[in-house]
Amino acid sequence: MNPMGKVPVLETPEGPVFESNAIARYVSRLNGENSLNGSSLIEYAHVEQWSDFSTLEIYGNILKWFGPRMGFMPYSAPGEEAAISALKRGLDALNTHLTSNTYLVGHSITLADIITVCNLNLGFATVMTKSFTSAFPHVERYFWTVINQPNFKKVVGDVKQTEAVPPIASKKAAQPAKPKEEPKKKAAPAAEAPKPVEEAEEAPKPKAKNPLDLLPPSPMVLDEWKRLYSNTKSNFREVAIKGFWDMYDPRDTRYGSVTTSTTTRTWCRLSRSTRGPEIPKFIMDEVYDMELYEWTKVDISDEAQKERVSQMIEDAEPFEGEALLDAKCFK
Ligand SMILES: N[C@@H](CCC(=O)N[C@@H](CS)C(=O)NCC(=O)O)C(=O)O
Repeated sequence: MNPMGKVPVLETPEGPVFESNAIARYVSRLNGENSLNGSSLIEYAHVEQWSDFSTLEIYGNILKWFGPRMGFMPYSAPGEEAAISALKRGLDALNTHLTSNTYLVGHSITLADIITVCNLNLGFATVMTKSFTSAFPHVERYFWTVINQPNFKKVVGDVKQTEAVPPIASKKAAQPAKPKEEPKKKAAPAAEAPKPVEEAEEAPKPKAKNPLDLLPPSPMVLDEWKRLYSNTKSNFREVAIKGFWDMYDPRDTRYGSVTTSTTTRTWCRLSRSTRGPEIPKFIMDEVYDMELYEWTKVDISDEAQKERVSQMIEDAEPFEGEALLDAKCFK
């Protein structure tokens, strides 16, 4: 439904629509003309203008700050600095506009406010601490006013501003590629070479032992299972699902279901990193949205629960009476 296999996707009677903003624009017009898109051509243009602005100048830069810290993208100190500086420039422009405007366009909430506040929400919840946002007081006032509107609250729930910028999840991606070893020359002591930013900032620390390495080997080799999953074209239940349970190690907790875009991302990280009967504390600490979900351990000695997992793996539809929106096997 999405050519890149991403979410969200909206299913309409005329076919699917992907890209969040396209979905928002479509939904805003579902009930015919309304004030969400402004009340004149120029207001409509301004709604579009602020929607694009907040997605590209605000959300895009929040993502470039937050994503690498969470390990979704490679981290580099100069990259983060550039993202923060571009974000500040965007917030500054937004702050100036909001100095004399309650909402972005006209005198009531439009689609531009819905999109912008949802974009800001990612920042407020993850990287934009109070000491960061206090430089943009009109953005703060605007964000808290709109996000606390009953219709927002119904969807987004209670929002709390992050108290700290999350630590960098993994520095692996930040390491510059090692140059090929040159033949050793008896050289004079090396001249003061400029250190890469990362090194200059922090002294190298001994690599901590991964606590998962201490666990006994598992019969579940995830790559093997994924190959089986992908290559099984018929008798899926007898081949792929059976293969799963044959390999399955009850001491592991790394297989599960996904329901929303956020859990998709969470699970993607989990499936790479978890071993053992409990979700390890460091996963709970590192994956920022784990605590937003209720994690229930499946008891596979209960046939009904085991069957439910089998049905999830084979994308059974309807699932528990509901149509399936999307299902993925991360490879
Ligand atoms: N520009 C797209 C971005 C969609 C996107 O990146 N979705 C993420 C989840 S928030 C996703 O599906 N990631 C899984 C993947 O990259 O395969 C939009 O706004 O809809």
